[in-house]
Amino acid sequence: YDRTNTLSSRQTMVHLFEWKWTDIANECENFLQNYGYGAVQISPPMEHITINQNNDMPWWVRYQPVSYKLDSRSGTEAELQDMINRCNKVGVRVVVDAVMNHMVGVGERQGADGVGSTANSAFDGTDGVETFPSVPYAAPSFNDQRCHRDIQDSDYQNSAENVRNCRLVGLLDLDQGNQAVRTSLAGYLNKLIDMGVAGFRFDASKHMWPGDLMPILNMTKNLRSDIFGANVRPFAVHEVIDRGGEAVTCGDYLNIGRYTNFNFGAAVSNAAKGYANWQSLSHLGPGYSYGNYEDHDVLNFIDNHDNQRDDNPYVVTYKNGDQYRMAVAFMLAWSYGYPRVMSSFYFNDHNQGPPNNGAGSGFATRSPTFNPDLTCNSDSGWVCEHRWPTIRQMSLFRSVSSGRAAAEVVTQSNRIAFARESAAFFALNGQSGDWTQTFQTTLPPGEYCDQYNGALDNNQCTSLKVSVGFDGKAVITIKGNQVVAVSQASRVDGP
Ligand code: QV4
Ligand code: CA
Repeated sequence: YDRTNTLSSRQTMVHLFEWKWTDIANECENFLQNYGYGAVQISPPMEHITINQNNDMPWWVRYQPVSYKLDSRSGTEAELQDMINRCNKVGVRVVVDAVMNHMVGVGERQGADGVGSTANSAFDGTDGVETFPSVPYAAPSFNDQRCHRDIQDSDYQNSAENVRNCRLVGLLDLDQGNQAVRTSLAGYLNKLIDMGVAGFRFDASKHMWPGDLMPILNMTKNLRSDIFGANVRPFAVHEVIDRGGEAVTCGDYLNIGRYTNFNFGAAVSNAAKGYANWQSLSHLGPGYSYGNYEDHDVLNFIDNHDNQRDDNPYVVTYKNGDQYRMAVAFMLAWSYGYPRVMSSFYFNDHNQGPPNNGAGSGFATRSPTFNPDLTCNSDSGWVCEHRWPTIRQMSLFRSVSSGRAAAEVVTQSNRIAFARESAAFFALNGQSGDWTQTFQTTLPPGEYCDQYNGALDNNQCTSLKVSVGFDGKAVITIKGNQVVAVSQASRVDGP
């Protein structure tokens, strides 16, 4: 389950958090396919609760399932199918955020205090009632007989049982050991597989038993052979937040797909913020620090939709500007794991929903709009980190580096440079003074355009040019707190 199922030359996943299906379809065709993006992680597509909180609809309603009907704030089933078709057609795969741990928060019920659901299915999450007829689930589908309370802070250190059987912030906890529940969940996954998705990001896997997830995964079909070829299993990445010291560990999940490696973003963010030395990241990979498993075990990212909302995020986010640009660039340049780029909307309050047209429209999500330079117009409310010039160029850098090991690693205090064997070269200077040196780039001789601060545009380089000699060497100056990145995708004089 750890195969990414992307085209081999497209190595980067982007999380289009809260985007509508119609907008994602356009994005695959108009942008993603041209910039090396191989897959999109989409917001949960199943029916969810609707609420009006302070004249807004929070983003997190998407994590309170009401049924597995494919009607959500992002669009209808027909729109989802059209999006999957159009993305696959241009070689961009769809990864679904699957919420299998729970249903709605205890006490939520259709029609109570303005609570509704996106397909108008009835549901009653009253404690002990717990009925979801559209699935159907009823009280015995839930874990109440094993644990009838919320997970407490101390449980995370002391009790894997409680972390997996009790309620995560009051969310009614499904019993994945129950055969009927397994059948419903696998049916949901199989429906999406039939529609052409490539795999799943499993929400809250930490709160489900690997021994239950494995049989559910084994009940899934192979992916569509007309899209993926014969006998291809779905991709799986498990959301397990494990930074050490807990009863549930990411190591518990290694045989059933990848896991979300929160230790990677922490390490890179520390360097970007100046709390750690970039030099040490030359060892970032298996065994670097707790939780960094093998290349095929990890999904790496800088920030995600949860930790970017923390009060003082331990990772850098779009709000950190240049530090963020540098962190994401390093992730995409470095040869470790399957990288995921976060694509956000602007927010001040952590509950704030995506850009929308207000109460009168049922808080209908707005579409992004675009500037002539291909970035998103901030007036539309979307950040679109994946379209930032540096990040989109680094996604291209990664696509041409695919399968190439890091080589010729050079480090100095707070500086790191490396090649991706005959495909690309990256140098990061975390000191304030210039760094000038002759580097072995491993690239074929020629002129290359820096992709960090510019790009090759109609064969015109808008930034620094790097001349690589017949011996693969180049004299390069990297300014203080800057990066130079060149690759086969930025070769000025063509191959
Ligand atoms: C409240 C109280 C509870 C009370 C409950 C019921 O806090 O004490 O028991 O009411 O009366 C929302 C509200 C939350 C509310 C809950 C239930 O924020 O206050 O509980 O609904 O009504 C997202 C948000 C949550 C949100 C949830 C469901 O982050 O705030 O809860 O969606 O809408 C751990 C986990 C990890 C998890 C992470 C956030 O190990 O798995 O916390 N990450 C994933 C997703 C995340 C999502 C969930 C899991 C849940 O990435 O976005 O939570 O699906 O680390
Ligand atoms: Ca659980």
